[in-house]
Amino acid sequence: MSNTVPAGYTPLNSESLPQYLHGKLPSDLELGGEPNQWTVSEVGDGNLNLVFIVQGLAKTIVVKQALPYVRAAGESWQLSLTRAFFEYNVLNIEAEVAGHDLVPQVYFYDQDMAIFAMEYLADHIILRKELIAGQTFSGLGEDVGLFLAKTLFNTSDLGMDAAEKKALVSKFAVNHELCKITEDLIFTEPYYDAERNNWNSPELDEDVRKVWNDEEMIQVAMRYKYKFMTEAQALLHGDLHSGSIMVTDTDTKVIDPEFGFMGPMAFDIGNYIGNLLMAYFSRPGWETDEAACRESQEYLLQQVSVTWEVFVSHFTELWNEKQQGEAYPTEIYQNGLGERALKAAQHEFFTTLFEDTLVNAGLEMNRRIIGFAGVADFKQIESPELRGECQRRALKLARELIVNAKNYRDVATVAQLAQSC
Ligand code: SR1
Ligand code: MG
Repeated sequence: MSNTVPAGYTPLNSESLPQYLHGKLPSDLELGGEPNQWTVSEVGDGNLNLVFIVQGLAKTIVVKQALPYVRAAGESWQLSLTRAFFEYNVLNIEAEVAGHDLVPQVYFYDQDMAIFAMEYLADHIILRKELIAGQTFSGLGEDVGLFLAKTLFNTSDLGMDAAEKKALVSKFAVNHELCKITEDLIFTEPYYDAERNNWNSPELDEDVRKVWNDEEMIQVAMRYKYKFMTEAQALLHGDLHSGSIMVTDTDTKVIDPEFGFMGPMAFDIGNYIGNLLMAYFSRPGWETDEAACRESQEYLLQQVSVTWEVFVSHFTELWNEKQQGEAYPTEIYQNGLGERALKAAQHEFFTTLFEDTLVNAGLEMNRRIIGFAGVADFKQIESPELRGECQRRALKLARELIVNAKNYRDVATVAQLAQSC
């Protein structure tokens, strides 16, 4: 692992940030007032970086700085600073293909300091916190489905020029350290007695041991690890969980794509759906009223359906209207074999993608329950017994999705399966 810290790099804090920004902010980004009048608070609660909100007299921005190590683990887990470069660049590309309705604006990037500034989303709250609180958002599934369709289609060989796509592969191949985190934490460590694993013990001890002995499931996990490492299908967000999405009643923004790289589309979709399903299984830990619990669970399953359906319908539209992209070329389909053949090709594409999505959803659930990086939906349920019950049901679904994904052909059957767990 390379962990060279550039000579000009220093981690900033609330005191040092205003002076740094004063000399760095682009001239068209006026915060208003003098640096000593700006209010700065460090609000990062993710696993990796420092995140500051800087409030000037006229404008507020968010500033994100990478640390040369994993924040959640401390300095013993070194990590290079290049992730700021990838996050800044993915945000720009996502904004280009999905628009600023779904992706925040970025203002500047400073390579030496591994820092960038972006739009402050004054009214938005992290989706995970809201789902835990039992909140619902009417446009969420539509927005995330659209985000997935636009980002994945337009950065794949279906929707972009082949040479440009290969340039993306090469640019993001350098994000190998963050890929390695995913490869280890999602695809490998939950499947053996790895030191960093961190489950609800002793409640889940027996369940976790079963996972380590489950050859059938582990073989699928290893197959999907290989796919993750080798299938450069589209530019992924790379960490699309409910902590990477900010919402209001009427708006959704996707943030935090520092794990971005060219990988299999099903990884992003599966990650998000896996997190919705974990929210679903965690509900009894948060909602004691049975009817309210059921209602919020129904909402979460409905989100799984809407996200997938909007994704498919928008992706299909983009595909039907495509002007470039050498995979499934227009010469063969639009002008050659015709509509029936195009529909058949699309059907086959989405059938495979759905199966891969379910497997990735199951793998994300397993790792959040067994591995290093748990999720608040479960972790913050106070009673370890109740937490264990919720997690056990989630593990049951995860296994079924991983081992028998082929048996589930549509979102309705997945919803039924979740209910039966
Ligand atoms: C060491 S980073 C652990 C996890 O946090 C990030 O948000 C990713 O999900 C990663 O797997
Ligand atoms: Mg993150």
